[in-house]
Amino acid sequence: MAEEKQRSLLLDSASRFPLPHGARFSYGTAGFRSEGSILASTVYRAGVLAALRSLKTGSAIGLMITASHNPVSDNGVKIADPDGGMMVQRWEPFADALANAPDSEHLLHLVVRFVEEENIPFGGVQSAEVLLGRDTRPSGEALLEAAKHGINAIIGAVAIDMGVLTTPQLHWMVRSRNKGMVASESDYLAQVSKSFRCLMDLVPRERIADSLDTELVVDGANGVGGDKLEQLKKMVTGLDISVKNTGKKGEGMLNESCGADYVQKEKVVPSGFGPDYVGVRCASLDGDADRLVYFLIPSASSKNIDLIDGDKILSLFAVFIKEQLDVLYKGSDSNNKPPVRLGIVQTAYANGASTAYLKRLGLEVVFTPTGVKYLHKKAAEYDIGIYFEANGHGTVLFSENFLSGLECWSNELASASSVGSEQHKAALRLLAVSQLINQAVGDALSGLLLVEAVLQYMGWSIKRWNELYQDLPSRQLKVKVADRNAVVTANAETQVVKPSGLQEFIDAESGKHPHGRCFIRPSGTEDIIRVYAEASTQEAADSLARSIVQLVDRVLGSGNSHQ
Ligand code: 16G
Ligand code: MG
Repeated sequence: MAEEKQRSLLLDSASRFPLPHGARFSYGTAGFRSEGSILASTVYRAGVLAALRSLKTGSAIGLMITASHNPVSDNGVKIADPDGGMMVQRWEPFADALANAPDSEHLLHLVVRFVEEENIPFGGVQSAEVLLGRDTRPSGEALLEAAKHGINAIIGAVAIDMGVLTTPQLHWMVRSRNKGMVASESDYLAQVSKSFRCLMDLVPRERIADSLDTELVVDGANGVGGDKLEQLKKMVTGLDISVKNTGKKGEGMLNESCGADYVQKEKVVPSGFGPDYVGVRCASLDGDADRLVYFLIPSASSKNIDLIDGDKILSLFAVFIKEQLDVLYKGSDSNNKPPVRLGIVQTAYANGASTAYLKRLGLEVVFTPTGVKYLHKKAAEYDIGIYFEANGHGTVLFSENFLSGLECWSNELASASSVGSEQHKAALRLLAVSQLINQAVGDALSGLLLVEAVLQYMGWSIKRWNELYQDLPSRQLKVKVADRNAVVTANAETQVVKPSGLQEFIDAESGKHPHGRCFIRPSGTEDIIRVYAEASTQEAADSLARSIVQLVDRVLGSGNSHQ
């Protein structure tokens, strides 16, 4: 009876969100993305999916409406799992099938079959909870309503609108709520600002004395991050932050000639940043504030910037954390000392100079395919896992085991004669980092505060930080192909398996240039093949990339390649 009621509820409500004619949706690397005006059925169905995922897991699930760094007319939707991470990959085929079901009958059929297979209590015996967030896109409001309809079409499911948020804020809320902790936006801001203050209080006095430049100018991509940073700014001291491209009237369009994606890919000064900012520490967020890069404008006449990308942020964090671990473990004979394995996770896009630098520090560096879901999973295998994509997605993960051990050890140090010792301070710093940096997903706002605290601790200017190593020149191109899935890769996208013969050609071409390295991969978000090349000179990197583009075009292409 209850199941009958559930079936007719779903049929009725689904028929109000018909699939647009000829549309095809794919969950992709980071959820569904498309033109915002055709996404209502997809977001409705994502609401159904999130409610089912909550029924299955018995935990709160997140649903975020955003298209990140893409143009303002685009939108998208992605699901956060109970731990605040990306939805488990096993459910992606169901997400695709649901999004493309031609009508409500098919949709119902898919749901009924799936709940049976997955043994999901269906028809109101269990409750479900979905936390909703959206970025500042104008299409977000209507899509939020579609998501609510999808959630309400599952009996027992409740939609909780958390408001306009950054993507990482929503992921953080899902994680906190499922851990039984406070999980509102003000709780997020309180935790982040408190742990930042704690880290700043632990900056050695002598380093404050020859005090660094506290001025920081942040490009908010005219997205949701700027406003949130304004709020955070009021809660922290010791920094002089000004936010540009806040998205307020007259300041420009979301992600247009600004934001982390633009700055990282184009390597030019973003809109709103004039000669006044030469030499000043600058940072860029993307439209939903899950990417962060820094940059420096070298001279008033320069259109180009010195980019400090995700690899360098990772390197800064790695140096700092390694230093704390070295202090903490040096000569320690405590029984409470937790074993620690520190791991660094990168993708093939990581600049070769960054990997060489990290290895020189004696760190373990591993690679995964592109996409946060892969890096995050790998980093979670370590006691401390630091992961970053060159494009600025990344965070530092601490295992529960290590953290509880560290807390015990820190308490022991506090109660013994070691209180206030360097060892004790190192433990407190690591604990503060684990509170500050988002444990659910990469987060530009908390990442930015960690960068700032570490620079203060090191006593480094942005110039000094940039000089950690010198990036190898690189070039990224893309090729339009008839079927991007014709390219199959292995070894974290560093090797082409299909079409055969391609890898041999890439190897031969790369071998012609000192430090030559090149790989190709099908994009997870666009219908193209991406080509990345690096070498010891820009000319060589360009020429290597071009020769591979020509080959890919010959073998697979539509004759249409560009940057
Ligand atoms: C998405 C991914 C990002 C990845 C990018 C690659 C998340 C949250 N975002 O933006 O990690 O670098 O896609 O795009 O996972 P591509 O496959 O088109 O090159
Ligand atoms: Mg983003």
